[in-house]
Amino acid sequence: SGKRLRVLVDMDGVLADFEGGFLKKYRARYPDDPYITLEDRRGFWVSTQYGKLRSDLCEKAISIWESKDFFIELEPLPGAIEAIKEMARMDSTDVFICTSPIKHYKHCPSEKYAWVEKHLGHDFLEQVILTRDKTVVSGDLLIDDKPDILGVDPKPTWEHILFTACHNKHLSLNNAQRRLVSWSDDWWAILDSKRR
Ligand code: UMP
Repeated sequence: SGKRLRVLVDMDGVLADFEGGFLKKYRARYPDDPYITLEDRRGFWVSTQYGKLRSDLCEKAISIWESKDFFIELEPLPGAIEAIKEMARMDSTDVFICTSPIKHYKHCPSEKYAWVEKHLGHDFLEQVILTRDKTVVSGDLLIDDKPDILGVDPKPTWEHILFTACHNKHLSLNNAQRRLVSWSDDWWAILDSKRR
């Protein structure tokens, strides 16, 4: 068919190593406090799990990603930069980075743009969508590590592909839901399945 495929790719946990970056900076800033290894992470919200470990640790966790330079210094996940660049070069394919900034807006939104410029180049800024509600963005696919992506539209146009992360790898999926285990996994096949 002549139609183009629109792929929405999440940033934290899919392109950028939010969990690894968080743990490294949390341990450096709070060396005497307990922490949760990536192996023991459960649930999308880091702050919730830290709050259950000890109530004061919820705020301490939040202080890490609210700090200047947290988002810009995140490392790309293995294969992510190569994969999204290749995807963007494919015929009849439009790729957008669809990411939710935190509400502490002092650093996060600008650092997300700076990260894209640094790792993907200035022209890729054209592809950035910052939104707290991904259900209002239309697309064929949304590759995202958050298990439940909810918003005002109960019937988003995209199919959510769950990108495997430390916090979601133990979850069992609904019959129909598909995963991308990493950027070494067969993302071409997932895109192909939507072109027919
Ligand atoms: N985030 C929190 N609290 C947490 C974990 C993550 O506020 O415990 C933030 C970091 C990201 C955003 O900016 O949530 C996740 O955005 P998406 O990956 O859903 O786009």
